[in-house]
Amino acid sequence: MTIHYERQGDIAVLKADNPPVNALGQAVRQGLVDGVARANEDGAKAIVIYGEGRTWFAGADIREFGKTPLEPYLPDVCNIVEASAIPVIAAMHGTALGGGLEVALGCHYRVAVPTAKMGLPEVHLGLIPGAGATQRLPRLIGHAAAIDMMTSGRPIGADKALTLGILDKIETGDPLEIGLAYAQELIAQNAQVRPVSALPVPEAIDFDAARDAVRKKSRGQISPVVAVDAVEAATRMDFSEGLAEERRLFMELMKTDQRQGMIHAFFGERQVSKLPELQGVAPRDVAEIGVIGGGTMGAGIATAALLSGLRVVLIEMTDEAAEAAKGRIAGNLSGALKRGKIDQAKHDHILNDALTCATDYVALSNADLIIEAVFENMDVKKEVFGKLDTVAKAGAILASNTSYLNLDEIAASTSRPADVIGLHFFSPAHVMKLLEVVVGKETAPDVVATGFALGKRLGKISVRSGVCDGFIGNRILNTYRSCADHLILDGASPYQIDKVMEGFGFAMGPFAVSDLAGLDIGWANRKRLAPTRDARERVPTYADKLCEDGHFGQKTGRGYYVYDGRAKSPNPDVMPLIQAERAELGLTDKGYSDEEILRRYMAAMVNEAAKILGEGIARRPLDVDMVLLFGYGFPRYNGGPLKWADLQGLPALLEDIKSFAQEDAYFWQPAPLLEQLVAEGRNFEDLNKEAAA
Ligand code: T1G
Repeated sequence: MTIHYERQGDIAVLKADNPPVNALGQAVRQGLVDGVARANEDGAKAIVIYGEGRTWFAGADIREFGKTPLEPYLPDVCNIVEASAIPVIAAMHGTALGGGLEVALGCHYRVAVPTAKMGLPEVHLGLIPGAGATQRLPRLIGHAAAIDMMTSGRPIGADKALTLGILDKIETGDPLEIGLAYAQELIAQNAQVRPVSALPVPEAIDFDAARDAVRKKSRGQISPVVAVDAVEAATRMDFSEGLAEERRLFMELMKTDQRQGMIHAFFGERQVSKLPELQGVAPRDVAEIGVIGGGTMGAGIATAALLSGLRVVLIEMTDEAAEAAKGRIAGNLSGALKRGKIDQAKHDHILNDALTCATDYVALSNADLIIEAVFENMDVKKEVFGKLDTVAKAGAILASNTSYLNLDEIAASTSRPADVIGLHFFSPAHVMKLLEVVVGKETAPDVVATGFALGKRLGKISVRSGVCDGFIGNRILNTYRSCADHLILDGASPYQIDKVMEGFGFAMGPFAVSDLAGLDIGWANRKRLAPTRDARERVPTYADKLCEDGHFGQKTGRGYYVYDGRAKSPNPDVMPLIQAERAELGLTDKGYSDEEILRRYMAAMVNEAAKILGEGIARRPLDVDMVLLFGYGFPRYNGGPLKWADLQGLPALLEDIKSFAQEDAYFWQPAPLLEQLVAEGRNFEDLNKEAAA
């Protein structure tokens, strides 16, 4: 039973009890319909609806999407609640989201506890509200505020909801209590039903302007723009026609690839840190961590740990460097203070008590986990781990923030390889959500469990990776960056490629990203790999020439682009360098279209991802997808490269790769796993399902 019915005097109480978040699955919907009918039949004077557990209804049951819809449909449930002959009161706590807020809008009166949040996050699932919010909410709070809630998907607090007119009251207490009190009050006032749908539709706004503004921000995502269309319908149709129009638009979106991509991302980010092999494995206690190196990465890692309440001991080579590191952390913290993430007291406590900056490794003797974030060089890493091995206490975990290097080799430079793990943060480490947890061949299970527990504590999306050059993310990055370089040698320009990938939904194309990260990083990596590079690999030299001229991108004001304040424009030196190299190599322009560029770029990404899966570096396709979503700006509405590949169809992708291999058999070796899946008529989603079984 998910909806419990009981009478409290004149009041009928409907208690939702569908843990963990009272999702509005079929049984809950049916329970609401039956409960409202029963209350009206047995002479109640009012109905109070509330949620048991941590929250009011947090929306429709997302697991039902894509399946045959079952009656009663949620729009009908909201209409039935609204049509009750006796007042219905929503008593809310936790997160009233999506269909949950729509049920509340179907009620006649709304009260909530001060900490309640409410929102319409459907756009984050590639959808729009589909149970009346696009028609009811504008009537209650106006078109502009309604559009903002639907297109941002951001929840609002109870105070703002009261100000806007969504809530009638805010009361402290448990939801049943405040609901009953409000119902008593309304009965005493002989308050009548008050259907929101009967409210007049406010004056129309400039919907074209609203649509353009939303389209600009959405970078190719469809649903936010459709949300504006649905709200506009309220000004052209009566309520029931508007509801039908909302449903039509909602069902259109339900069929889109974007909806599939975004729901894959929703469940993926919750699934990715759950490893079957860690069930029952207790993490080690961590109260104090050490950080070696106070540069941008080290300071970011220290900030993330401090913000999560951990004590931090940061080690630098000199007192000046330690002071500079403390300055960087203070800078990060003042940003958190400005954004209201912490208050002044916490800020001061962190800087004065929780953080220690030192130069002597002995200061690390009490640390439970130590993260090395020094220069990306194997000899330097081994020297640091050798020293750590002598000072760290027994049972301390030794972690490396290396972004490419062989963790097993680093671990072998200590007497305790089982306590060594890779914790690969992304810059800025106190902001970026992704954490690659790199598991070496000797790493102990409870050390892995501790890595994931730390990731959860820091609010990260933690993804397990095995050991290979660049782990999951950077190895795939290297491959699609190489593909981009090949496209340039064969005629494309960095600016065309950036435009194509920004059209695909990336905030920045690969060359703009390189300028942001610093061209010297790619340069150092090319130099590192040069001694072992296969002669058949095509590696252009124009990028090295840019670096030799001191152009490292944004940090030097010049890279692929020239930066003038916030403005950027193509660097006029780049194309002559590229044309000179093409002429030197006798290459002809293949005149790639935008579509061809996208096909090749994505084929390279998917093929390398399939190799990583085939080698077991990544355990599940969703692991790869979450790495690209949370660490490499892959557009969420495309779900990740492997979800995107499934939606495109693997046979066509494999055909593409085989045809590209005619030109360059070395770069385009089809991944055996991809060939196997196509041969067996399976896809990456099948592998995710098998891993979850
Ligand atoms: N449906 C099904 N399962 C859900 C769910 C939902 N709506 N929300 C959460 N879960 C599962 C989740 O997968 C996880 O499962 C567990 O609950 C705890 O979640 C018609 C179309 C509510 C803020 O988009 O934002 O209504 O991993 O780990 O961090 O217009 O969950 O334990 O197996 O996230 O405390 C709109 C989605 C739906 C809200 C809680 N609603 N949920 O966060 O816990 S569309 C949403 C959230 C809709 C109508 C439309 C968050 C949360 P497991 P959690 P949390």
